Amino acid sequence: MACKRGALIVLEGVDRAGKTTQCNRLVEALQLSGRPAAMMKFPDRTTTIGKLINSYLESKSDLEDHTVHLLFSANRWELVPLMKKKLEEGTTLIIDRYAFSGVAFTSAKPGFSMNWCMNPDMGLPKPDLVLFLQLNPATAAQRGQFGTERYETSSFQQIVQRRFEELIADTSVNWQVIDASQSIDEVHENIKRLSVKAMNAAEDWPIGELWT
Ligand code: NYM
Repeated sequence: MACKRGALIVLEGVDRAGKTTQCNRLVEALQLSGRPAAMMKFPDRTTTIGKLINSYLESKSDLEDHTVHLLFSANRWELVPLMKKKLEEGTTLIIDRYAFSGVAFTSAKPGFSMNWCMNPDMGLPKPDLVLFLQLNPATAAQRGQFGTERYETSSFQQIVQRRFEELIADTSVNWQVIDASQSIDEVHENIKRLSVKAMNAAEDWPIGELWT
């Protein structure tokens, strides 16, 4: 590698935990400190596959459950060449949701094992750090109503939360749980500290493969 590679850092959590706000804050802080950083989010609704997913999430179309799961995964795979290029150029990527959301949301549907859900994402670039923004249901409720997209109901999100808890128990992934009920500044400081540590550790290691 000609230069030190960037780190792959993922933010996960149930809806309204503050992932997008924190991704933006982190990218801004890293850039200000002179470290190249860029944000990505999944689903990326701008691609052809992403448009199909967007239409499904907005309930403008129906898709069979296995099919939509595979589309979410394909939407990550289609961006892998770009992700690798940026990481190898030394840019740290901050990603709003990744394969963990894929597994947590689909396996919250009846009849889906976590194992089946993990399969299509096996071998994706492995995050150097996954930050889980933990928010209890009471605090989440104070943050207002859910939106109107598919999956945005309290009962579904509770199952999603349990699936995330099972994923967090997997020690092959570098999970860090963050208390998202703190102020935006406090959450940001925690995230920044853990991210800088992960970036320094990742520099000298090749990009890993998820769940292989
Ligand atoms: N979602 C997201 C999935 O069901 N599978 C996936 O692989 C990913 C990445 O899409 N409710 C769900 C979680 C969200 C929804 O995400 C859209 P966002 O961050 O609200 O745009």
